[in-house]
Amino acid sequence: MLNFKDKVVYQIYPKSFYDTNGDGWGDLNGVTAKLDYLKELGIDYIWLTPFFVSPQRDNGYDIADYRAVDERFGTMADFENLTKEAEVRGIGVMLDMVFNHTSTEHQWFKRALAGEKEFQDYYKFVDGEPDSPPTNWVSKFGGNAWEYVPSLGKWYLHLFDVTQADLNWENPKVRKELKDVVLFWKSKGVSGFRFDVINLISKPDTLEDDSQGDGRRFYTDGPRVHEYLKELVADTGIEDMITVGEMSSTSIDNCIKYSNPDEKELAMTFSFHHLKVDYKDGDKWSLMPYDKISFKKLFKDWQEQMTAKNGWNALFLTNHDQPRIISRFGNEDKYWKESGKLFGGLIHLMRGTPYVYQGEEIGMLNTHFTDINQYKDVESLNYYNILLEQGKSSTEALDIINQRSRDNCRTPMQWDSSDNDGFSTGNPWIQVPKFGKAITVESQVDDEDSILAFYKKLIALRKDYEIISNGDVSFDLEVPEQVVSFKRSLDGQELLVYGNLGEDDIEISLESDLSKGKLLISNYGENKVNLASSLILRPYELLVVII
Ligand code: TEU
Ligand code: CA
Repeated sequence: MLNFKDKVVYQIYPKSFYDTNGDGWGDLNGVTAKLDYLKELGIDYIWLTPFFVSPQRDNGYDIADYRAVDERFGTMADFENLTKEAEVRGIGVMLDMVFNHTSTEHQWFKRALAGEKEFQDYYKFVDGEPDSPPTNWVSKFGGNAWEYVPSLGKWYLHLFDVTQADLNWENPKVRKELKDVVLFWKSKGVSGFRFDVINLISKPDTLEDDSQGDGRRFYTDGPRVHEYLKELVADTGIEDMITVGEMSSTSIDNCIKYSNPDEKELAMTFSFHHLKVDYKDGDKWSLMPYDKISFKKLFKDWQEQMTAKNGWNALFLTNHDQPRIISRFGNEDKYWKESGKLFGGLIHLMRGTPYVYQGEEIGMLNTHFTDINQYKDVESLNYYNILLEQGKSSTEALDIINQRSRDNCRTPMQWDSSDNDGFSTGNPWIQVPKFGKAITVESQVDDEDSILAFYKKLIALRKDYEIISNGDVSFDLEVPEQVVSFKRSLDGQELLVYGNLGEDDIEISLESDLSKGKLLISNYGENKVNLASSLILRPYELLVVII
């Protein structure tokens, strides 16, 4: 097994990263053009979200051809050039494999619709009557998860959009096809893979209604998922590559199995419980301030329990499906810089592999769109209508979408002060938000006190201090609600991390005598911290001491 403990991954949403030909879409050449920027940041891998042929109903997570580059992103030659140029800079490329479903535009699905039995077996087709879906399961994007095809007299399962048909992994031919896709991209010299919602691939043999929920308990971490993953990894020979599985509504026990090297499944897992702490009653579309106690407790459980059984976490607070973290748990105005640095610091100092989502390193914010028509995401548009149907006013519904939409982090990367923030000379596929202050790479790149400079330091620290990449971890919950406190330890050394999630000064009592320690990094300026005094954390202050 290769070791990924001191590595950092940068996630790129190519459609919104950098557009080189002025058509308003970011492209693969745009990623190549910015490799020097990424090299300077210090990251080791880039994960590119899907750029394969797709009708883009779900921005590329609806794939119509796994082996071809969508021409809006460029060509296969562009991809090969990108991989080569990344390698020159010591950056590995990770690709996004969307294997739970295909687009209904995929050849397999089209042939299934045309009546070919062989291809109907590639999907979850079930005979039935038009008015009674096989189960009451709910699609993650809203509505029933089954769609009826009158010409076939059958329903097909789609856990996501109606144009994303779930594949039938129980069919060995499907598993073989998907392994071939991995081998195809592996032969192009990529370094690793991210597997989209990979814990949803194994569906139960008997289909039944869910009287308690939306059906997820039947197919999440399903009956044969570990077997399928082991087979995929063994037959494609990717056990030594960097791999990460996106695990929807999973459990710690399952993630230990997915990521413990002895199991030969994946290198690490993404889990999401810590990003549901502002969902009222677990409902993404019901707003509530985030629950700091649960937030800390979830990190404690996942960090400590994964460590105890040799699992490995992918660390993140944002990605292409989540709102921006400063807008969500921080303060966009008064403490923009402090909160941006605090959340970056917490993630980068934990045990696991940190992921930086494009724009996070400069403190980008949510969209603040004022009209629902500015949104593009299929989930946001579906739920806006569902919220109106539930009786919300258009203002209330827009407010919820503004806070929860996945488009919050899909707006173009803010490079500089030119038109469209330097993303494109054309008309961007989604609007560039306008804020009172310019949040751009250009405005931060030479500023030692910037969020960008802070991320560079965090990434470098992981490489300089083995205690960060490899140390043990334990969380202290016996602290005030707004305080996060955890400790890393290795060979008698200790790294103490304190964060203030709140906007008031807060005093904390300490077990360790910090005056013996050295301040490693702080978001209030290194010379403004007095380690000898009793400790008062200022708003969003992050304090990191090594003893
Ligand atoms: O997301 C899976 C997933 O379950 C979510 O994060 C999803 O966005 C959320 O449940 C909606 O509330 C992955 C991809 O990251 C996402 O972009 C895709 O839309 C989805 O799978 C389907 O491929
Ligand atoms: Ca373009």
